[in-house]
Amino acid sequence: MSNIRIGMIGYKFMGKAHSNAYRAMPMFFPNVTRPQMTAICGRDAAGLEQARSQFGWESAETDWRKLVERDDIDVVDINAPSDAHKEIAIAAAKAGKHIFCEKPLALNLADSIEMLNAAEKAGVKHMVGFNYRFAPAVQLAKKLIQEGRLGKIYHFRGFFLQDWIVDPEFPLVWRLQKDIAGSGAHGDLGAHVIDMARFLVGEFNEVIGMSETFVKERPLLTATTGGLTAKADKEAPKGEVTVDDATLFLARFANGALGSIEATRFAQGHRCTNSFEINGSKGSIKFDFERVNELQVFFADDEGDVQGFRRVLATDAAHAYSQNWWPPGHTIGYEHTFTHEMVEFMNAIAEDRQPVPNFADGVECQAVLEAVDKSIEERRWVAISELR
Ligand code: SOE
Repeated sequence: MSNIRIGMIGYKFMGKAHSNAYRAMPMFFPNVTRPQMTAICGRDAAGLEQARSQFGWESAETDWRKLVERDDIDVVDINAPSDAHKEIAIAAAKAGKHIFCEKPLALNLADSIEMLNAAEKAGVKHMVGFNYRFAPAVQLAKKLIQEGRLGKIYHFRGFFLQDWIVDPEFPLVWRLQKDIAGSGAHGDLGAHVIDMARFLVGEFNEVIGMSETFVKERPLLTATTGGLTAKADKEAPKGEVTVDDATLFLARFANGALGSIEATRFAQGHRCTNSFEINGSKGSIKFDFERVNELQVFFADDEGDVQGFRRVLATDAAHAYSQNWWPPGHTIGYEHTFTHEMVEFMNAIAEDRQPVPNFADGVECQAVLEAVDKSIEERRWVAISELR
């Protein structure tokens, strides 16, 4: 197959991560159909041109509608803020383009279903950006569970902890506004944990949660940088924070396992602690993204005198994707998870099949997010089936 021509919308944090993935692929995954970095799109012409030349895109568009209509684009890669996902994805599907969309798929469940329907109707390939699935250590976790080496799964304990908004003077960036982001820690971080739980343990049956917005007003953003490292301007007028700072919930899975999930941006000292522990009848595993190359593994049938958690460094030929990078023990990082997800996307397009996770997974994740919100509002357990 000839190159797969990409048109990417958004050029900030995720735009950089995706661009890096496309660039790394021909060098480290030479057997995968090449992504061609055909066009990058954003509204600010100067910022866009800087990104275009820095990241290595061939051309630029300031209007996403023009990008979507271009004949020389096969894939629309959406990493604009969440409120833009639905309109762009539906237009891309109508134009017959394959779609990659960052998480959370949409602002709410109804929108995510519309996106899935549009993509299915158009018969295009679609993928959602749950990149943490593609850490080799997480792939190992999946393999151990699939092979039955942990036995029957009893517990999933997952948390995603960050601390970038603990300062009450941190400005009201888009991630703190419900109309743009959909939700706060819940949709931004909890979505990753929900996806991880679905990937490793299976479907959710019912949930009950609680959430809090610790800082209810923040200075409006005056600077042009509105990312995780935005600077406070104490003189700026304040605006209302309309999303959760932290959301925690309990869950029952369809296979009988019990889950607890926590997402917060108020955990001092935790910069990106995306972590889980799974306990089964034959063993346990533990993962912490800040040690992305490692999986802690415990097997109950080890001899008693050497029983204990062992650290498996998932960088050997036995581990997913590892052979494409460096010799064993030469570790990889955050950006590699995006390269792996794009490898999966390119392979799926070349082989004419749907990639995983796709928009259907995005919808399921959105249903769990919304069931938790409903449980908080109504102060009761909510079955996922109530929303679907
Ligand atoms: C910010 O909280 C953020 O960048 C999320 O938006 C990402 O999805 C997560 O991977 C890391 O943290």
